[in-house]
Amino acid sequence: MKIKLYHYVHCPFCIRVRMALGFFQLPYESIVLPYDDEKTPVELTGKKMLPIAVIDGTASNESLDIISLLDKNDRLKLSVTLYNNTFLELNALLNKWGEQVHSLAMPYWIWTPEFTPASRHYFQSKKEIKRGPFKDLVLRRAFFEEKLQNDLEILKKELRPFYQSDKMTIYDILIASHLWGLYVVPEFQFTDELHSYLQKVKTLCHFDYHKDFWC
Ligand SMILES: N[C@@H](CCC(=O)N[C@@H](CS)C(=O)NCC(=O)O)C(=O)O
Repeated sequence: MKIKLYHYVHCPFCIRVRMALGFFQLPYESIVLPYDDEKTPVELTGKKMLPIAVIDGTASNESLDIISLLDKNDRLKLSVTLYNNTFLELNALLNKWGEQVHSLAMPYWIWTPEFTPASRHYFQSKKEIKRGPFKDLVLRRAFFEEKLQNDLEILKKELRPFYQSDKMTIYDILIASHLWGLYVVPEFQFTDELHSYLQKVKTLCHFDYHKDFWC
């Protein structure tokens, strides 16, 4: 299988696919696109949305569809985990956590080496329409952090040591990829328990968040 992955380093949906590729130990060509590149994704799939995986010449987007195509032996148990009640409940939690995660992390993501002045401006202008000025998000940081830490309490109760399971499944990839971006927020700390859970997922997925900046 020849795999090319077009992705944004900060994007949780793209991280899902990178984690799955690492878990399956599948080599791939990594192409980090600038956020303001509209042409490449539109030419590949007709819309400006990443991740896009080109597998043996065929392009697809939608992170979960891509992972399903890659998981030939059902190692992440997608056949029994996707779109059932647990999945839907977890998805609702991810959306809830995402509100705080994005408000905390977006103002910092744009200062990582992923962004050029032009792509930073594109990202910030687009995201500020929904969230308001990044400057204000940073000023309200304590509020977002407190809310998120409270909301994450529910996650701790479900870890055995993986999400409702003693083995890692796609659920853990969904959770880890949605929370990973917080590692770039200065001085943000997960609780010891959550940090150690996320690091377990990272190890199993051979995941290296910022490696692509340096190769
Ligand atoms: N349902 C899609 C969601 C992917 C998605 O929302 N990607 C965002 C980046 S996090 C995107 O490409 N946005 C393009 C834009 O807003 O310009 C998936 O699971 O792959």
